[in-house]
Amino acid sequence: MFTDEVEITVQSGRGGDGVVSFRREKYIPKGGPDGGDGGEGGDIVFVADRRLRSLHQLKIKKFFKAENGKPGNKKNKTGARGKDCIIRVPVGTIIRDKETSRIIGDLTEDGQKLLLLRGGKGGYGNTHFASPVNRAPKISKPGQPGKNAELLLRLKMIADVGLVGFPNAGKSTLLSALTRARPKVGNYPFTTLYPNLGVMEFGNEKQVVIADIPGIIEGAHKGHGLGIRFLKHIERTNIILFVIDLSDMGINRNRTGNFRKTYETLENELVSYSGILAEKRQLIVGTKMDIVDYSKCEQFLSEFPDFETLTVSAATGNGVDKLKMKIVQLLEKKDEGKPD
Ligand SMILES: Nc1nc2c(ncn2[C@@H]2O[C@H](COP(=O)(O)OP(=O)(O)OP(=O)(O)O)[C@@H](O)[C@H]2O)c(=O)[nH]1
Ligand SMILES: [Mg+2]
Repeated sequence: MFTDEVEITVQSGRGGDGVVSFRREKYIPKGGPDGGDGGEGGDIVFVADRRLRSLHQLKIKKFFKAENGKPGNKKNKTGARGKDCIIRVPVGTIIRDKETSRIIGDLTEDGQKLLLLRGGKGGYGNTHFASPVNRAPKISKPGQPGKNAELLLRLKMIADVGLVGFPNAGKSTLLSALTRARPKVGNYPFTTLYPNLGVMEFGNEKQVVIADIPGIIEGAHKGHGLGIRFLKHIERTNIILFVIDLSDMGINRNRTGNFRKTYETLENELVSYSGILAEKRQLIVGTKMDIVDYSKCEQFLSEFPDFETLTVSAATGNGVDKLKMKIVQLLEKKDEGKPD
């Protein structure tokens, strides 16, 4: 199951109580105080983990509590610290206060940690209260309580490239040609029901994260098809890669045949969703070139004289290496602004 929004409650651990105790040693009738402090309560800590793709596990559990600190011991021993509660979330998780919507944290990198709530401090044992006038204090302090928070977690995936296209255009097949990801592929619209991520390797060092999202249709911003609820997952990409079916045998067979119109329809949906998407660098890829005449490829290229374009076949791999190179080049000059 894919979940990209979830509400949870977290609670840090209570501090352990300090204790009252006195030394009891042979031949020393009245030993001094030796009650240790309570241990600290455990913290609530978030950690981003790139192996995770969804917030679904958190939706099942909903309540997360760190361990309480243990009480102090005799012989001035501090109680054991409560265990932290480590909450693992996918990279790209934004943590907000549920009531105010204030952003508390945004975990954008693998391994990034956020200490959200500290556990309560342990209470003092009676050793702390000894003084010249009171050598045998019988007081100690309770541990401080833990803290609570109600949180709203929202996942906005982090990827370099986002694949956008009509249903059945060939986005998922292209993702599997570019990366080791193996998303479901099917010859029908809306095979992909939730976003997939893949990592494209280039050379020895370069790694590019690519997001494949469910197909978009005209009127998606009004809720048609699967709507636009997954577009947030490409908001943080650098490049939007439009995937256009050169054979146009998808659900848009009758209307298109004009690739430019396909692009404009998609672009319009993105812009209706958010101005952020309109600002991104774009790359327009015609796919399935293995099943069309070369004239179709020429037509495609001629319809976008003013864009970065490429034709490929994700099925045979034709053009895929060139596409990888193009993606890397575009990422390298991403700061120079978007071509018009
Ligand atoms: N011949 C050929 N078929 C392809 C190519 N790429 C994709 N297909 C086929 O096109 C159909 C749709 O492919 P998908 O990758 O599932 O398309 P999608 O855009 O992810 O579709 P949705 O997830 O439904 O939006 C499948 O039958 C694929 O096998 C290609 O390069 N050549
Ligand atoms: Mg798909």
